[in-house]
Amino acid sequence: MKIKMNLMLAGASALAVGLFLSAGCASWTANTAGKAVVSELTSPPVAPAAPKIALKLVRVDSEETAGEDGKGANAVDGDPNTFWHTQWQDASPECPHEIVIELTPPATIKGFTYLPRQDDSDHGTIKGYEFYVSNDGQDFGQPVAKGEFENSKNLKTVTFEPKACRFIKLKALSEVNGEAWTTAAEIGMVPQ
Ligand SMILES: [Ca+2]
Repeated sequence: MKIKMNLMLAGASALAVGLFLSAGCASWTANTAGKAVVSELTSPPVAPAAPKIALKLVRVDSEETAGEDGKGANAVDGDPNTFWHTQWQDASPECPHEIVIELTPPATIKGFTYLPRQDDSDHGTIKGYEFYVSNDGQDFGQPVAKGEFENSKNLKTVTFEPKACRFIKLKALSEVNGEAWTTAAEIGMVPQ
């Protein structure tokens, strides 16, 4: 018994609890198990929690700010009810449209998310897309992902080989109804 107790205090608590339970020492084990739990709670964490990655708008090629609040920053404000809308009053520039977002701190990501506008309209919902990453916000190279989204208001998640980056860019190649606009309620990334 004493040898087993020493083993438990040395840190093999889970295994030792199992051994004692199976050996029929339930009451003695309960006290020792309680000590083990307290020890775990007061120990410093093995690794710090992953830092939260903030998303900040860098630029969009077009945004509507007169006819409605369709500014690009609405795509990264955390509110599904606000959205980025490319210009539609006075002019409707054609696709492609793009949005560049900065990650703070830079991170390794393995995907991105696209939440279409959540109101009654589907104007501007992206169909064809390309997604890029960059370290300087200027050179985005070749897309790390491209394809077509299904026409729905569901959250879309696209994954790819993990990439370390400071900037991401979503380029909308086309709209679900072939219209000129692009809209996005929220754009996010999937950390590795
Ligand atoms: Ca939003």
